[in-house]
Amino acid sequence: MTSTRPKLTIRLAAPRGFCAGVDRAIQIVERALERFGAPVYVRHEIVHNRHVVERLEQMGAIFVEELDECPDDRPVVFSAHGVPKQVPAEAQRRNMIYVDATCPLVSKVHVEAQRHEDNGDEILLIGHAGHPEVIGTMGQLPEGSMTLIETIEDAQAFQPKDENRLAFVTQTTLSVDDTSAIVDVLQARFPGMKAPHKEDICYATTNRQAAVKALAPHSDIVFVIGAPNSSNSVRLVEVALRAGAPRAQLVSCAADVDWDELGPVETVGITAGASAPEDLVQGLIEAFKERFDVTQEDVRVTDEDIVFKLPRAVA
Ligand code: 0CN
Ligand code: SF4
Repeated sequence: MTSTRPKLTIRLAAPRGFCAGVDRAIQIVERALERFGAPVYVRHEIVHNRHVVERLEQMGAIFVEELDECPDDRPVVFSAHGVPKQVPAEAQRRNMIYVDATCPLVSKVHVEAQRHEDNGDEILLIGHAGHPEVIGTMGQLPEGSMTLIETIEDAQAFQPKDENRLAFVTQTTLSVDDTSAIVDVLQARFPGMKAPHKEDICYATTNRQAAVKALAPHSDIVFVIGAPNSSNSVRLVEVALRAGAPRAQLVSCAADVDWDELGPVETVGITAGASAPEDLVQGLIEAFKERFDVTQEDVRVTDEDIVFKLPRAVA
């Protein structure tokens, strides 16, 4: 039987999907449920993905936004994005059992910020206002210690107290290119500004952006599986468009695809944010296979082998 379905090439980005920090954070909730029984409270979505959250809810996790929504006598897990210092301090004061699922690469930025503060440097944080990671990083230091820089305009307008005592840190999930443009402006104005030893934008963010860049120019449309509140996923859509994809769309899963809107396509790029499970990627590929005669290609830019240890409380 010959297929009457139109031919389609799917170009699949690699690396894509879960990073080591997300993997660890989800395991922490699963292990906490095993060790302490249900319910286990989780402060904020453990990672920014409804499918992940709903699966853990079914296992007995209860998601809340603030610690004051948790009872004293149940364990609480802090999300991968990090928390202001007063959150563990308050949990301790209330004698709660808490497990911190902050990604070690976010914690590393917290440590850097503290080090700059201890050196007496004024600190800039490049990031997006209101994002939980930005709230958590700013919350490592007393209010007013850090200035948030969101745009090139902010970088141009910033007035330091002393330009020889200036340092910057960044959110881990930013656009590599936008951030380097902001850093260029700051470094041109303040050549003595201290930079992170090694990039604060994490390996997973960097690699997923590189992979989507590689497939974007040859795709009629790029689908990014991820959530609207997932910073790293939203960045992948922007990077795909900027790298030459005529269209790029964030979808939470195959059910979000508007097949009537798709129009004639020959090549589709697919990737997934660091918090998006691989089964959603496979579900999207299956949905294409129902409608097209699909050939699949991997576009791999690098391999990842990073694994983070679990905290002792759940190891
Ligand atoms: O989508 P995430 O939960 O978070 P953001 O990209 O919005 O920061 O992915 C995990 C990343 C972290 C921390
Ligand atoms: Fe950690 Fe980066 Fe993953 Fe965030 S995206 S959890 S910083 S590895």
